[in-house]
Amino acid sequence: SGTAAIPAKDLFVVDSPNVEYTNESIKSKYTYRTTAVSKNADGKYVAVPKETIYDFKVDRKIPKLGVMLIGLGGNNGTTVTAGILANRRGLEWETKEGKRGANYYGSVIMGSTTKLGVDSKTGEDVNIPFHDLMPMVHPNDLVIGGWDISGLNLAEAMDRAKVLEPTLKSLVRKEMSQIKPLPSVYYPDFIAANQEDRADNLIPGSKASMAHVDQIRKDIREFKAANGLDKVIVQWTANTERFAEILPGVNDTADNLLKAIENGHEEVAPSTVFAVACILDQVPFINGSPQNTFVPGAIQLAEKHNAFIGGDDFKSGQTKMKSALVDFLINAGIKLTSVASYNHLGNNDGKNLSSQKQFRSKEISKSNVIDDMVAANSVLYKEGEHPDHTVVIKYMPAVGDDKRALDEYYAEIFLGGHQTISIFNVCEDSLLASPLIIDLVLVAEMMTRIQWKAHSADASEAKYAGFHSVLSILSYMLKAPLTPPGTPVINALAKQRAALTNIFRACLALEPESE
Ligand code: NAI
Ligand code: DG6
Repeated sequence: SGTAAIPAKDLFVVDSPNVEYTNESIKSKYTYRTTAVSKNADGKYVAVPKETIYDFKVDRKIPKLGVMLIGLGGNNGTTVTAGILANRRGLEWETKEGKRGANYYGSVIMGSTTKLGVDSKTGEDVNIPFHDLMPMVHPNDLVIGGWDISGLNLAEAMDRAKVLEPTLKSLVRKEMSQIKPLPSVYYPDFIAANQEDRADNLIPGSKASMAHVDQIRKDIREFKAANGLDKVIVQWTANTERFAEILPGVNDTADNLLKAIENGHEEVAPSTVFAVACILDQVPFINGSPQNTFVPGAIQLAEKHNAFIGGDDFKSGQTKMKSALVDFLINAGIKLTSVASYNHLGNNDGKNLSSQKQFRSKEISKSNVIDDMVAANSVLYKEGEHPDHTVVIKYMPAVGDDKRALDEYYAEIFLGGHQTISIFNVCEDSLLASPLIIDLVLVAEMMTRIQWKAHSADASEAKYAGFHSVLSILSYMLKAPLTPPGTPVINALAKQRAALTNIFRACLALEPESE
């Protein structure tokens, strides 16, 4: 291993014969240890320890990165943009509670630490900022742009959002006013009719077309060139759309989807048109809303083009609590029997979700989050048994972006007793979602610089390949994680975080922390 090549800014170096540093890359040889289980003739499980050796290669050059948000003028779009400007300039502002300063709280990458190992002298854990585990982009360096069907500049749009303190807004107003969203595609049937009055910044045409795909590709290329960027990541944080119907011959295969766009088929959503445009240019595309943007044809197209996609639906407040709490209850042997989740909120997201078809998309993504934890416990739940689970969302303009989420978890305990946990969670919605938008960008970008291959004596560079197109590593930030076709979905929050940490550790030939 060549430790001399480590830049001074790096916090640590791995000293192992399995790791090789050069100025350009970090190469590791990693032994992945699992347990293969099968059933024998008597129907008994047989567990066999298994080892597979992989080679990883991480490109160390941190790119100049651009982020293009679809829905830039919305609550999330304006909040994340102002937040990054505030952090970049190290701003402080007065509030009624005293001075507050820019930070990245709520970002797992920027706000949390991870255990590197154990101090060889004291035996104590050594924890480092998560961001320092890998050579990652810093969010202060992101260049932000994007599209919105509403043409307000971002200063006016952040006023409309009613999220940020006036004192903070005054400090970023000038820069925000210089950012104006690009015109976007608007197919009225996909979002609520109550959104029509803000649709004044449109690319002509009210159904899918190749002209729309081409315009989006052009927008991305121009944004990249104008800002001297190495890479761009695109993220959907626009209104929740209704589900698209899955129709054979229309959106079931990559070729059919492209044909359907060419023919202006009415079942192709704006978000899918954006996804297709990105996939064709290998620009990573992440869906932060619940709709089925990634119809089977879109996933197949991504696989064909080796393009990265990720989704669906940011997991910010109520659902993040749920995916931690249900994991805890069921793993504690407590039989959860019902979850009732009510929300009321008064922002534009709530207004859009007051329409039944858009609510249905959200209901689906919020409802599936406990399935894997229930299915994993055959002691508490018989085959097919499931706790009752209901999700209600109501639009209540007065509370604005300060969503109220009320949850009751009802469980059966020892000898027929009951435990009831009631949670009243005020989720300042966009302030919780914005750090997730940043995490999704940073992790997705990092994944574009990691390659792997099955280890062999042949050290040929040509054998390295990227990860699968569907970035399930993003699951921690998402309510309804998209996974490669045929692979299981994991919602349990602790497992999702472990996956994120352990893939990064594997790239450095470090074992998972077994505790
Ligand atoms: P918002 O309604 O304030 O912003 C959405 C923006 O998208 C609006 O400015 C709208 O004009 C724009 N838009 C609609 N259709 C568009 C299109 N075809 N092209 C370009 N722009 C378009 O909503 P908010 O609060 O920013 O949330 C955005 C999305 O993120 C929603 O779908 C929401 O359900 C989802 N989400 C939000 C979370 C949160 O905590 N804030 C968490 C999980 C998901
Ligand atoms: C009400 O549930 C509106 C939604 O858009 C949520 O605010 C958003 O999906 C966040 O949901 P959660 O469950 O992660 O707090």
